Amino acid sequence: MRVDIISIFPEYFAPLDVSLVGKARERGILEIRLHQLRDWTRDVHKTVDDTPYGGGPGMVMKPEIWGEAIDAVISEGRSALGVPAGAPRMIVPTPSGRPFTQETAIEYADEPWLLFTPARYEGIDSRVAAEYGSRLRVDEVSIGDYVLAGGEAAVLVIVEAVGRLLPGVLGNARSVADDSFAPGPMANLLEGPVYTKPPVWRGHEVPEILLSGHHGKIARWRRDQALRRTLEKRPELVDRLDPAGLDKDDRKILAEFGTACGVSFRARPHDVAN
Ligand code: 6GU
Repeated sequence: MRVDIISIFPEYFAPLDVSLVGKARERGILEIRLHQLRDWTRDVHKTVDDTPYGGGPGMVMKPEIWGEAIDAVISEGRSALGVPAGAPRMIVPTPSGRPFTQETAIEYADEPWLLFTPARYEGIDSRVAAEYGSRLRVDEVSIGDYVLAGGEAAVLVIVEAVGRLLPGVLGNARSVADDSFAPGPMANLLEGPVYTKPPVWRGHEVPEILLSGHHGKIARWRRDQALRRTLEKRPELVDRLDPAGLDKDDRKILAEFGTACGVSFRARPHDVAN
């Protein structure tokens, strides 16, 4: 996968040299190219922003600079990738975008080429998204309901979430399948507690079942823990569980909490009786 990032703070992306993403780059699974937006300015002050039309606080990033930068990065990428008519998926981080989720990460992991345009100030002149929206797929994406000082940190988050999904990046492919938000039997369940040696630490014991070697019972226990944790910490996720994927034991646990958090999956009377 090729990733281009255009920003006024390319140095912000130093963490992409480290750890999992850094290794993916070393191995050639991921190619990340950083670009300084100010390289496309023409004035001595390298101005990238201006006052907003209609008034109001803050500054807005100028469309011409972004347009030139994006055009140049796209033609450079086309040559490097050998795809004369190819186009990246363009991702514009903004608190007013659609929520970035595991589903979005999975979708992006299938793309050969991503282009990120993180902004500072009050954001980029809206005509930039409109212009490129007619030529490429452009996604305005938010990483959560809070406001950052700029989109750079959001890009780090998205690149890490996508990078770990690329084939060959994680040692153990199963850890992707078990992700809390991945599709499958554990979809929309938070992962439960995990333990390693020693069996007793400062008087805290590892749950006995995990030492039993009984794989079936361990899997059931883990699922129970995942359900309980989800009910406690993210009750709204329970409404997204697929009813067809719930067995008798699941329903029993949901019923225990049912009245407390108003979940939609009530146990049928015979489930509780059993
Ligand atoms: Cl993508 N950008 C900024 N500036 N703030 C955010 C965000 C993005 N996602 C959540 N808050």
